[in-house]
Amino acid sequence: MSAQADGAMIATEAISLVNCCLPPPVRMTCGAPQASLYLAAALSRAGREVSVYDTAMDFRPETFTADALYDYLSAIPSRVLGLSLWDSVLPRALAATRRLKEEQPDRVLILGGPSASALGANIMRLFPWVDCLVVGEGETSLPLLLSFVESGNLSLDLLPETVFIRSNGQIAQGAGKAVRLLSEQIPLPDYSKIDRGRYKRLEVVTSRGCPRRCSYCSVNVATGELMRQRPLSDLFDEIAGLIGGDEDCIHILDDNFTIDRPRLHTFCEGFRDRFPRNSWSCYARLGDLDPATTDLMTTSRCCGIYTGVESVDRATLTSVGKATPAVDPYLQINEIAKSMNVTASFIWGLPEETMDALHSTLHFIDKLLDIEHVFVNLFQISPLSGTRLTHSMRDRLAFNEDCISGFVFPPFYAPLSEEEISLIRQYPIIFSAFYHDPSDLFLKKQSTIRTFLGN
Ligand code: B12
Ligand code: SF4
Repeated sequence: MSAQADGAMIATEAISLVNCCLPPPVRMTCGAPQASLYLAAALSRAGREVSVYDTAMDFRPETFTADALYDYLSAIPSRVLGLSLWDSVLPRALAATRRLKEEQPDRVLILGGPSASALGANIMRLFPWVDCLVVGEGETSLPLLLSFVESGNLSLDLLPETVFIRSNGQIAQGAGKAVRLLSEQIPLPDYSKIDRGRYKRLEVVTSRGCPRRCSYCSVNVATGELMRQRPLSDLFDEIAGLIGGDEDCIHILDDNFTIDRPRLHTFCEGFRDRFPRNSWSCYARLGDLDPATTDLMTTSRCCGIYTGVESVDRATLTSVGKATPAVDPYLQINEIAKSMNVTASFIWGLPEETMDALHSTLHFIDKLLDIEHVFVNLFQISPLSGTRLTHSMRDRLAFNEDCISGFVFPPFYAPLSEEEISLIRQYPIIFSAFYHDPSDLFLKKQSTIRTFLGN
């Protein structure tokens, strides 16, 4: 810290935010690192110097190894690093940061993002080279944490309870109340921190939180069940800043963009008026899309939806807390695909899924693939960290490199190193996403899927 003329202290310790994301196979599909840009906006507002690094853009899938990540992190000049972590990258990031702290012990490592939020203090407890960790939204807590790190003598009451910090070999937790941002407090992401021209895919996030509780999903672990929707005026300003030409399409990343029908309708009308030549896409729940809504989305140039169907079996869906569709999903997808692309996503391997249920889903997928403009994703269930599903499977998780879900670790990535495998084996509950249910039923399903994909 240094003193200003008026006696106030200004922040001096710079921070580098690293979006620690597996690089996509095609760079064109890489969107800007949203979390880092939101955090950068909050940090700049708090007077912090902040830089953003993005492994998704700076690596190729086959070059992104723990050693390469170590080299990358060790070349970043600022002492303090804030890493955004997903389950997919957790073993790699922990292997790389262990080496980083061994070689450069004065580094300060702060972890955040979906995995850090789901695993919280367990990460601090098991991996002593991690200095600090933030659960959930970082806009409020990260500036406070940095001031804490910088001064070293502030009270824990000044840190929210969502912050963990290592101090004299002990793990201390903030003692202050954690407050989630209200809708209008969510800042505009600070795009000045990245080279915009490198990112060809334009993405925005319009809300936080999800009120639904699907047992396999970890969204509300990080952002909570209370949904907060950014004001549409802010959103349209952000979109206006992103759009460079008539061809540009805006991809809305919210899991639940269609949940609030009146807001969706207002968005459609606003988008059509303000960006009449551009298009957009979003994630959508089929149950939210009545014919009038689909029509309105089409006229406002929605060019595609991504929808999680997961299974066509009612009992399987009920077992994971997912509401079953009121309308036949085949008829609905068939109808929607007349005016836009539909990507339907399915999960196989849920514990309650029977062989009959799996066969019905595969039969359904076969039928869908005959419809024009319909695309299908089919993933093995991955027990993501901190989810209710993982908790229910905790006594029967098994690890085998041949059975890792392609959802978290597709086969085109640089293979797991021995160190990563050993970490995964040692801590099932941390690296649960790499595990599977070792039952005979699972193996039978796996063989059925291999035959299906082979066909
Ligand atoms: C966009 C997105 C992606 C993009 C990422 C693009 C990019 N360049 O970053 C792509 C398509 C690549 C992707 C891939 C995957 N994703 Co994804 N993705 C999302 C999605 C839809 C939005 C994420 C987002 O930008 N949110 C908005 C930002 C502002 O929120 P946030 O990331 O949570 O960040 C806040 C806090 O977490 C915290 N924070 C974040 N980073 C940091 C860092 C520090 C230092 C601090 C202090 C705080 C902090 O502060 C932020 C601001 O409040 C979410 C769902 C969701 N609604 O969040 C899923 C989600 C994050 N993805 C998920 C998963 C499982 C994956 C994959 C593993 C699997 C897959 N095939 O989709 C891969 C692996 C990616 C990887 N990193 O290696 C899970 C996370 C589970 C987990 N624990 O890992 C989510 C929650 C979806 C779900 N249904 O469960 N994903
Ligand atoms: S799967 Fe979608 S609807 Fe279900 S909890 Fe996750 S984000 Fe919400």
